Amino acid sequence: MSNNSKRVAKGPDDSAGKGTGSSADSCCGSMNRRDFVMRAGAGLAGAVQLASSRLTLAADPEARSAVDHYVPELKNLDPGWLRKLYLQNDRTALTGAALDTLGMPCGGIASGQLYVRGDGTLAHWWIANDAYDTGPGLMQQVTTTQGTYEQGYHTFRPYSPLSQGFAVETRDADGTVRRRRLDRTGFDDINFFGEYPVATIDYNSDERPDLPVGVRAEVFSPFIPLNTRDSAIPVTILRFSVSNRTERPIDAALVGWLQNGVFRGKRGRLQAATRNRLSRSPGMTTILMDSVPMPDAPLVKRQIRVFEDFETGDYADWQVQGDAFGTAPATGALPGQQLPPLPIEIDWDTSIGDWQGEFFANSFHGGYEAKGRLTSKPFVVENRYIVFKISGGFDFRKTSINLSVDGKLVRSAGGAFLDLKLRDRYWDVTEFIGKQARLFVVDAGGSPADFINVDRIYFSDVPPLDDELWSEQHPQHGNMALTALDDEARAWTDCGSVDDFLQTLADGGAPESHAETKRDLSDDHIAGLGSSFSLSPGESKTRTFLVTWYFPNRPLSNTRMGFSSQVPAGKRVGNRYEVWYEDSRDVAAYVADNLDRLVRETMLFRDTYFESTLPYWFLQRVAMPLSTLATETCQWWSNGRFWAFEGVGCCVGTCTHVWNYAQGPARLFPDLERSVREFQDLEEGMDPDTGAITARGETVGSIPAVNALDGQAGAVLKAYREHLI
Ligand SMILES: [Ca+2]
Ligand SMILES: [Ca+2]
Repeated sequence: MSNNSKRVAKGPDDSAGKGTGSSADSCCGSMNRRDFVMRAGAGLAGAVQLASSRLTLAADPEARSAVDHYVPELKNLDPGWLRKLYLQNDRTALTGAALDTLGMPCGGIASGQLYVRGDGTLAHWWIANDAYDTGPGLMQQVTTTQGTYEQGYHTFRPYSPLSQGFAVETRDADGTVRRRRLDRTGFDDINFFGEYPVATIDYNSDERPDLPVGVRAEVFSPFIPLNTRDSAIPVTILRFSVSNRTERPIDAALVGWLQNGVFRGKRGRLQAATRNRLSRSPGMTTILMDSVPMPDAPLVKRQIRVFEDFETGDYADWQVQGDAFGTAPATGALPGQQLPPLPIEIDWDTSIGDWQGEFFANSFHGGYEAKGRLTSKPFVVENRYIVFKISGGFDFRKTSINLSVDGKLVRSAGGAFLDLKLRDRYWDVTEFIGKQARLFVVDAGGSPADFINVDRIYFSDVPPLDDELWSEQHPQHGNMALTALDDEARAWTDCGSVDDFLQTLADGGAPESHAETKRDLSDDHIAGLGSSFSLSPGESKTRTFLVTWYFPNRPLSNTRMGFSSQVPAGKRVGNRYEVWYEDSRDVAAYVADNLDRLVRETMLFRDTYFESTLPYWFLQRVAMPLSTLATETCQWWSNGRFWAFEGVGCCVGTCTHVWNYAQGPARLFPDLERSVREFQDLEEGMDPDTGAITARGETVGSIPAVNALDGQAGAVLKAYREHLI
């Protein structure tokens, strides 16, 4: 694009992200959303840039029309680029570095969240009602029962707390065994086609081309418009096609493994064991993963190793760069240190507080404009968790505490939104135990909210959470299952470490088989399944595996604005799928019984949609928002009510004016939209005396029950739309 078009694209109406807000309702009070977002933090910088870009436009005669219209008549777009927009069937794969940061939802709609990554592995396991918000996009992070992780409007590798994957193995007649993990460690040339609802992944290797078979994976959940029930199954289907590329017969196997993730976020704080049980029935082999109470099991002692509390009153153990952190830790707020004043009256306390002892690290020496960095001494990670107190700017790309392992940045955390109390946050760093690490605290920002406060950093094997009793009513209570649609599959309920497991198989051995195994909740408990088959020259065979889950106890997530709340206190609303299934094995049995139809109808939708004469890029972009239905943005409660956050988290209650923009669900799954009209707009949210419809459903706490004119008007139009449909 030309410079001119770039400049104009920064017009005022684009400056607040989605630019949805002309309503009296807002995410946080009775002010305009755009004003709120812009003034409440990072937006301040945006406002300054915006003002200067408008001045630039006014001073540039060629762009003068933009001042009046914001979109100039002559946009000077590159003709080649324009032509490309109209190309049909320009089907392109994502490859290389793009694979690291891409993710596509692959679970049933409104039934928890699971993503497939670029290399075919699974991530973002928010299947157990364990992410209570996805945070407003500004925040870049989300607090879950597994710790603090990235999200929002930037790129990052989707996180997986669980060990999971597949490998392909071939055995020649002469006994030569070749084994590759179906991920980037096993293949250096992977092609990913993200055509929602189906991800297609081709595994190739330039560096090791000697694998005698080709492998293609299709990863998806059934997605069948006008059949909401069969599109909301808590399942991810993984179909692998393996083809013999040689002139000789080949024995092959697909091996999958999955870690029991039940109550994983409660490790050390809940007296329980994970349990894996093997079962076989015609056509399927399943390992059901759940938990059992272990009232006599000792809780992990809450031993902590304080790494730094700054109580020496100096930075002796830190390398200090820049001015922001001063020459010594602070003993309180520094002169002028506060959040930029908000243009609305709110009752939040935004003063600095709750540091530990006398001293804490504070980057406001020299005001918000100062920048700097504290770097710790190197240390070896020995415990599962790193815990720290933190407050300050919430954009961790500017102000943050960070962990590098073996010289590579692996974790970052910023402050919380509009909250300067130093709160305990933590990272699960189990995967880095035994490795060299450093912590560094960074202030790279010079805008008014750009400062960071850090205190009491400690290492522990338990998260900073309360002890809880095992209970069938717990939100994270439930089960998950790994199934091979092969009743002769080899199965191991406990295969130890994945590396050892795969090596043992390659050597012709196998771990001991059990019908049932238990492990202390704090241990990794990984189950494996292997499906073997032979391939004639040129022959292809498909093997199907299922990952299913069943965590029925969804609580209502409506505390505060819907974010920063680690444990929701809301009533149980449940997940819709509990009405249809007994457990995750039952889910797998339903999918197995109906597999041909579910796959056929899903592929029919995919093919019908993507074989349109419209340009491929356009089809992809229109389909992408639909995948939001399969994220934790959306919920479908036991009683049949659809309920959702606004978008990337903020805010709760299926907000009327924001969901005005969603047209896909009404046409593809009309019963979901109809439920919002029936449960919310025309029932709970309606004032029978005036007909006013509140902007949010099921809200308590600090969310004001206000009306939004555009939401009200939209509710009328949506009711009419549902009538027509
Ligand atoms: Ca301290
Ligand atoms: Ca600063």
